[in-house]
Amino acid sequence: MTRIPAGVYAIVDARPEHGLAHVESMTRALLSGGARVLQLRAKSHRGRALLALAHRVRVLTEESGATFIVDDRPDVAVLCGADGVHLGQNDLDAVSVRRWFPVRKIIGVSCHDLAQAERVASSHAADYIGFGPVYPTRSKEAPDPVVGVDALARVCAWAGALPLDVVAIGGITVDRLPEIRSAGARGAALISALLGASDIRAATERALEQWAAV
Ligand code: TZP
Ligand code: MG
Repeated sequence: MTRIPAGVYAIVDARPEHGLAHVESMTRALLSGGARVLQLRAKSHRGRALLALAHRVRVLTEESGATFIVDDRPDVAVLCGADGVHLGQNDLDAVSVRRWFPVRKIIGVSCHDLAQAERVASSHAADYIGFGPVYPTRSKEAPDPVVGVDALARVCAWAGALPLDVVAIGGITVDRLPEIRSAGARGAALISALLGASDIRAATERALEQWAAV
């Protein structure tokens, strides 16, 4: 098992209209604010456009020593030299990816309830689960039902005995970070709390402070 670094897990959510320069400036701001884990989520970029973004983010994360995860696409993760991939319930399954993935690369899987988390755990193929949405979110189309902090705490307690980390996701604001950490999550994945801020770097700094404050 390779552990995802603890704390703030920043997601660069590249919108269809976002080109390389915009993705680069969001990435720089998150990294200069101190993000140690960064995921590239670019649902509407495909093929060579996606790989170009991923290569750029890989260079920037490498420079700052941050862990880089690519959403959805293990092939792109390998091609750009990322540290891992994040898979949804409808993406390639973690067992298949693990068979083919370079050793020690990280595999994360989105889970929306305990049953899904148990299936991931029994596959022994993933390093962490992304659990949520913990709160209502507007960053995902057709999000799964909100799970809440109590369910998050139960999943964290259950996963504590396993080689499986839990990263909370969905509607997490900077002010909610202490609650997420107290629930036992290893990390908290944020989109709008960071990218929706007028100063992304300052929001990231504040997020790291809030995480450390517990
Ligand atoms: N998966 C579950 S909720 C979510 C994803 C990708 C979106 C999280 O975004 P935000 O803005 O932090 O709620
Ligand atoms: Mg996915």
